Amino acid sequence: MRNKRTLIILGVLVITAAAFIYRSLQNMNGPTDREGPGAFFMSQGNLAASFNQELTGQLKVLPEQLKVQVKINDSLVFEATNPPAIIPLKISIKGLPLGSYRLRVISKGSTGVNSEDERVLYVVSDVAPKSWSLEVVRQYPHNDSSFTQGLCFYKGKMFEGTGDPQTVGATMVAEVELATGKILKRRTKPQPIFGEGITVMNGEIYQISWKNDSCFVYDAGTLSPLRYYTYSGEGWGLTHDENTLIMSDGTEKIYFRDPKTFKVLKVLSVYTNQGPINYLNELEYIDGLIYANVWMSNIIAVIDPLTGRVLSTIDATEVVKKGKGTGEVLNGIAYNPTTQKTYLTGKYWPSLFEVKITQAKAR
Ligand SMILES: [Ca+2]
Repeated sequence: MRNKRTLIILGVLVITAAAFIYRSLQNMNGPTDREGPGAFFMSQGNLAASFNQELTGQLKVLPEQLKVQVKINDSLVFEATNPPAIIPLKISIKGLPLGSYRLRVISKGSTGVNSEDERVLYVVSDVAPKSWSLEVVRQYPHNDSSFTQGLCFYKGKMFEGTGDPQTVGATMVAEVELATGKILKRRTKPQPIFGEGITVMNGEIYQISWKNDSCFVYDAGTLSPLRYYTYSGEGWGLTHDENTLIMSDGTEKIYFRDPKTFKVLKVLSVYTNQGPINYLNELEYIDGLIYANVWMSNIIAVIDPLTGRVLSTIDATEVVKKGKGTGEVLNGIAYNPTTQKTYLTGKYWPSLFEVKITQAKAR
């Protein structure tokens, strides 16, 4: 008896679900066709265009359309009245920064009704990244209890910032002796602070935090806390150019911040000619370019700080094999401008490396 009732209830449910799905399909195939856009991109899916070049494509225009417009975000980039059935498009995107945009074809039908075909436009890099090679020059010991999140040099001294995945109060900024890996000075932060990237600018260490919305500032000589700034969003990597802090947040974005206020001055999206590079992590500004660890990979992206274009990639697999031990991912790029030497390490790695990066031919 009970089983029979269950069967009946199940049967009713199945019939109801089937009817619902059938009606949904009817709706998809039926009215949508009639109410669909009066003009649309003939290609499927989203569109891409190369930096400073042209957006090309074709529009299909249905009968009785009075006007067709193309907008990138809210800017009108193309317009035609009494449009033909097929419109070839060639729209300059000069000056449009790398990134994703809302791309719409808006058509006005003879009944006065506007309809839209909306896609995403990706403005990608106009250059394919070159492949630069890396070789190990020297190997140094590194404290394998340091969950490295930031590494840099200032006036010949090496500084390291760590995070705290075990929530035991392991977040610190430290001055570390290169030759021995010995921590010479340290300043810790209690949990829940989870330290991330660090950089030293004008005698002050900046240390961002993962999800604590805070950037802490210390005196680089004494490691005494000086002040802090708040921001919103995650903090991952940190470096600086001549005047500006440069920060990553685990996305494809790079933020340029005022070191006096921590306010965002400029945001770049980092793209190759294929698309965005996500998970940008530890950063280092070397000779006018931004180097970024890509989280969970052995790749370092070399980024043009003016446009966000990835100019080169460096495969650090050999360094990872040699240095990781039982540690985690590659994370830590430091450049000593005095000696012009570059160093790499990783989270909980027992080793730190001086490396030589060689620029090579295009792929
Ligand atoms: Ca660094």
